[in-house]
Amino acid sequence: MRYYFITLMTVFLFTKEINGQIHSIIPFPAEMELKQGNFLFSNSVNIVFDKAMFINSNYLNSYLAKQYTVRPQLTEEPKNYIALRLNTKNNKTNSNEAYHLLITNDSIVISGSEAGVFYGIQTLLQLMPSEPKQQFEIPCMSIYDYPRFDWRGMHLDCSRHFFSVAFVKKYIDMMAFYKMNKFHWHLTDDQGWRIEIKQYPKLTEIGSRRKETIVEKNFDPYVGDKIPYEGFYNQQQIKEIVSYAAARQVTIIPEIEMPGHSQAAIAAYPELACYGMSYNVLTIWGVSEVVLCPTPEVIQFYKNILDEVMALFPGQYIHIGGDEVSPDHWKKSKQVTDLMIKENLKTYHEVEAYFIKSIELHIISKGKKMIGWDEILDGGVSESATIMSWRGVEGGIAAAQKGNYAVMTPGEYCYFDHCQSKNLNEPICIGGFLPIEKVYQYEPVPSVLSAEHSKYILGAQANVWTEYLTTPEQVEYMIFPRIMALSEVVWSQKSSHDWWDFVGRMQSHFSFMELRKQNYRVPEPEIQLRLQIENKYVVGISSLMHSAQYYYTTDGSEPNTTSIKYSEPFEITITDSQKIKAIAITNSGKKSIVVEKSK
Ligand code: TNX
Repeated sequence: MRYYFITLMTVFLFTKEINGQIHSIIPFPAEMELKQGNFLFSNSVNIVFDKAMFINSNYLNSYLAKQYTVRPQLTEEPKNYIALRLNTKNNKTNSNEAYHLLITNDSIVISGSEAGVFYGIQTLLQLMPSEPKQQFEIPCMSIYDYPRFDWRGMHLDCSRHFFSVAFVKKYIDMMAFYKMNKFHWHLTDDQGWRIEIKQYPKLTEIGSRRKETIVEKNFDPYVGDKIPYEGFYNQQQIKEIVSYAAARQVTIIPEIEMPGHSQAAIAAYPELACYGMSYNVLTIWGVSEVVLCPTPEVIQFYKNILDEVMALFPGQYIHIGGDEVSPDHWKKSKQVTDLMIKENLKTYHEVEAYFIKSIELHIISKGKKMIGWDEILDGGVSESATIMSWRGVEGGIAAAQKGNYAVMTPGEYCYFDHCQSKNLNEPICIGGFLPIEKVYQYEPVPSVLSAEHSKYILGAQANVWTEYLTTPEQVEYMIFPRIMALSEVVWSQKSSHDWWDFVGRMQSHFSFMELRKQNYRVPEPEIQLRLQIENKYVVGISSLMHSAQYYYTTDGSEPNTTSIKYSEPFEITITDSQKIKAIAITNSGKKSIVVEKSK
């Protein structure tokens, strides 16, 4: 309880102010210096740009028009201007993503590589007001900024539930605003194949459709919703998304799952399994025993699939899944037994490794790199494979110590499908407990690694599995505000991490989310009780969102806007059975979950 009163104070003390305004850049920049004066944004602003900055200039121009109805001129005549300049010489770090942002009374100059300038633009956008205005000032300053990690990832599972092209683009925009640069697109799984493959049309004709979906967590007895579910991206749409992402400095890492989590493909082509039975696209979640058979024909089939995938995605990395492979079918298969004898494979992990290594050789032959979930370490992996550590950090540690690159996505800190509170009112989530504070605490480089081995940690990523997320609003609820904490973990220097300073900066981002029409989780209020004498308590209510209003009840009823509005700590006598319930409501009317406290 004492904690509450201290923390409020700390927020106040640590909130940074610039010329009377709160600076709210997330992730926190590497170096910044505030200067006297302001730059005035209005319709008389010009955007001056190098040829190499054509895409960035258009991006900035349309953002200003859309969000602020400020319509700068694209011109070569510098007066009251924003200049985007290609300049990679003045770079104090090795990062290709560094930028300088210099704001003076009559100009804003952003310089760096194309990526750097893009990030400079994101910083500039965060210095703008979070409500639409046609004219506004931003304070003069100089920023030199660069990321701590190269891999700043967000994943989205579009197999369990399908998300439209428009939402995928919005997801990429949301990432870019926080300088996240790797979009791990989970495109296939047991419950749906979502990418058009021209050589194998049944993958989408059959594999993208399931009969129905399990209702919430009704596994036993099973209850289905009786609503057919389908969706996939055709290759044209994929190209459109790839180029949309590229203009936002986001590289897409497509994931084609193998040899497990492949039942949708097997439903379309049953010969991919060890027995040619007929299978359905799964309607429940979990680990299926139906997996790909590691025969030369199946491996060739997947190489053919990957050829189309690699042609669509210009990024270096191809994700081949590799997680949660059940050996049940392999144990019963003569083909697998024969393969084990022929190739001298002693365990089923080695059978998986045989499959994965054959696929990796093919990926490498096309000039690309393979990345897979940490299970691919179990049966032995090549030196060139990159490991995504999700079953804790051990996979990442083992990989780095062997000299394999690793991306850290441990469930405990990085699973954004996990619940944001332990409260029973929390909307459906898969389980686990990952509040934003915990994301902020995450340190991607495990302390056991030497400096030499630490170099193999490429960065970190949040995973958004969508078993229980059926709509864009639900996905947004899971990523906001947690993505902000992660962006600071992967971009900002470790020395600048400061939770209360972050909370202070986060405040205007709630308004940015309103401006950008994004859903978010309204942080729930915390009810603090301080015992005075006997049954007398002082009650304080606070939350991580300072502009929210709190309403409470003391009679057990559900609080809403007609309940008592909280303004300051108050005294109350509380009986043993009495509950205080509170809710936070934003100025836009968005509600938090209801919390309760008894003595
Ligand atoms: C494990 S993380 C999985 C996914 C599930 C997720 C749910 C990983 C590599 N595999 O298939 O969706 O747990 O949190």
